[in-house]
Amino acid sequence: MKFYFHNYQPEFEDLHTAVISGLQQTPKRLHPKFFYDKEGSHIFDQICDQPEYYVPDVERDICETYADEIIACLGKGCHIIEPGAGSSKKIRFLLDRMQPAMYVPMDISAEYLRASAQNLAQDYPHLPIHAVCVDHTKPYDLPSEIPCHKRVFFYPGSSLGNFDPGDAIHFLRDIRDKAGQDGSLLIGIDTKKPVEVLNRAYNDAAGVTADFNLNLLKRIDNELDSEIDVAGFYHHAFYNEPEGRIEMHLFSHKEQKLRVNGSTFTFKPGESIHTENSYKYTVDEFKALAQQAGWKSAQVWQDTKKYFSVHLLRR
Ligand code: AVJ
Repeated sequence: MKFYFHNYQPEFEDLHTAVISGLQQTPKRLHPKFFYDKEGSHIFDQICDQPEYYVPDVERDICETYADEIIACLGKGCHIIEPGAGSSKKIRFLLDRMQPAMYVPMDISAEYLRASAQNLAQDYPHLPIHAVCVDHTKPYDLPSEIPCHKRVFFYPGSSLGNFDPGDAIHFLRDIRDKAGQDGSLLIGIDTKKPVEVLNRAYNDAAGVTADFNLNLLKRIDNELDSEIDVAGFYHHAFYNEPEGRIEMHLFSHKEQKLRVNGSTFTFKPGESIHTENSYKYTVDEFKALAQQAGWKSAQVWQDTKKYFSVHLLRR
């Protein structure tokens, strides 16, 4: 096995600082990257199995339908870099059909990344894998072992939707710089669609998305010195049409106080913590965004309902 693990130790960063400053704001908010502790990463995988959450299924359909075309565009011997790789499941459609020279999964959750990447290494024993534990929303350098040519960034699942459009441009520009002269980006972007479909996808009947959202409070309660009545909050997500995004919130059932490391935060009944945005883009909107980040659109693939899009960008 050619397996290497680079730990930049992002977790020790700032859960405490982020929670305090996020809850001091009006409206109160927490960054969605904190969803992904080990438990949260597992619950996210369960979200992906919910029938209402169409994103992974539709993206997989597109990738399988157009696999030959996608692979022909990427070319041989590339170095695939995947920010926020999570379970590293989505990359398998490429690994099964082409032989890249290297795979670089990056994730914020060390334990989860190590397990997923090792699992992958067993199934693809000849593939050099460099797992990088890093918070890719912060500045970082790739390990020097990764060659600077034929870099293909892979950013599936509409993860870009978590960034506000301005931050998304910065993120895309940073990837463009890291990709190098002959670099490219294969990225999955969720599209605008009927509001009922969107609202159902983020309020699944089995309540898995609710567990995912509430796990953030459990995590804070476990990891920080705090007093939080998790049952005093409930999950609700809705599409904000003018902003073109799904918003996830944790609403307070009642008037209550929440304590974290000696700071107290007061909630009115119905007041919320805004925990996530998930922006949706039409194909043209995303092309324009990518262009502002210095990328050129090479190809776009979609499903027949046009629920999702997979873009190939080049420099
Ligand atoms: C991982 C950010 C793409 O926004 O659809 C899914 C996260 N949150 N259900 C998304 C998520 C609730 C997901 N992303």
